[in-house]
Amino acid sequence: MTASQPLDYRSDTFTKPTAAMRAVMAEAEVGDDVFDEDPSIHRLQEHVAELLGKEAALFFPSGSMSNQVAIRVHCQPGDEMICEADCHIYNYEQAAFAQLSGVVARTVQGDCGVLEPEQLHGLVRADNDHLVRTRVVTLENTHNRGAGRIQPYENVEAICQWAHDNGLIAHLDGARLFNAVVASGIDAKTWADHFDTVSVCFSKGLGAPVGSALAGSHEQIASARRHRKCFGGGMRQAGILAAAAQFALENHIDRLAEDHEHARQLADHIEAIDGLTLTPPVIDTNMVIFQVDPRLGSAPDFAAQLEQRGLRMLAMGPTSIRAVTHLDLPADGATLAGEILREVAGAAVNSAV
Ligand code: TLP
Repeated sequence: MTASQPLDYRSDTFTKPTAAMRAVMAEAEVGDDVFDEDPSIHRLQEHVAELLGKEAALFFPSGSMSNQVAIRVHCQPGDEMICEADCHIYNYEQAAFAQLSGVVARTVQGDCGVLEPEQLHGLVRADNDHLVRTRVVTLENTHNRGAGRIQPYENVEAICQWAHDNGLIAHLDGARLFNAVVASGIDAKTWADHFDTVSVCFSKGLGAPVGSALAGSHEQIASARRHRKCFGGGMRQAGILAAAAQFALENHIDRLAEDHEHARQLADHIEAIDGLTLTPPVIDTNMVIFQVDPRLGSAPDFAAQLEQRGLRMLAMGPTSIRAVTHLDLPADGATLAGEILREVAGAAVNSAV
């Protein structure tokens, strides 16, 4: 079968603004944000600060920029950041921490993005002129390459406590923090409380076209504002984008539960198909990662076969494929996707024998 309209599971970043969101954008009051005069951006920043229990927040054009400015705020050139080896900041942001902030990364391999507190013990460098200065620890919740894994709350608590006990700063890449909030029942403030700074994204499962925010203390956010301009992220009448983000926060958080259910349904289909294996087998939020047995061909070839039938998923490597659920997918998406996956896998097995 072929889907009548493309089913795009490549990422939750592919969502398009809804008619209601566009209406709010069209009406948004705007001003020059470099001059700090955009009322819609002020409203959003206050809302985010309140949601995350921080003194202040700053609107950014992207999650990558809010993460990287946070690192710039916390570090000087020659400092070291400790992060999980599969995290987005390390893998998918062009090592901007090195390019733009002169920071080196010390990676620690987690299990689906989850670090155990003991793995970090002993990693803080001594105060010695030979050594880099260990300065910041970053975590990611939910974890992208960990297939949307939610960080165990007690690990977050212990790791941030350890960081603070050792004079380090803790930053959270919370691009999908609201997925963790909805799935865990632990509110955003409670998660954020352990971190000095937290970035969140509006352009993933929340469905806004653009944007992220960084929250922290007044002092950190004033510094972030200065670095944002230096990184080229000063925006002008971006209130139309902030209005979309505000709408997303007000209307699209609770519905993330539907995306999580959709991901579980999709995973059930995948699990039942010979030659496809879920890694990990547990679905925490809106992502599903699976391995394609080499007898079915490579993951890029398999994804190309799916694409021909109108099903888009992302090959992440020679054997692995990622599917992300979101608000633009139809309610029967998992059933349709399951049928296409079964057909493509079946055809590949038959041509292999
Ligand atoms: N993730 C994108 C790609 O960059 C891989 C995706 O499709 O999942 N933190 C996390 C955990 C992310 O997943 C992403 C985007 C970002 C930060 C960066 O956000 P943007 O794309 O706004 O710079």
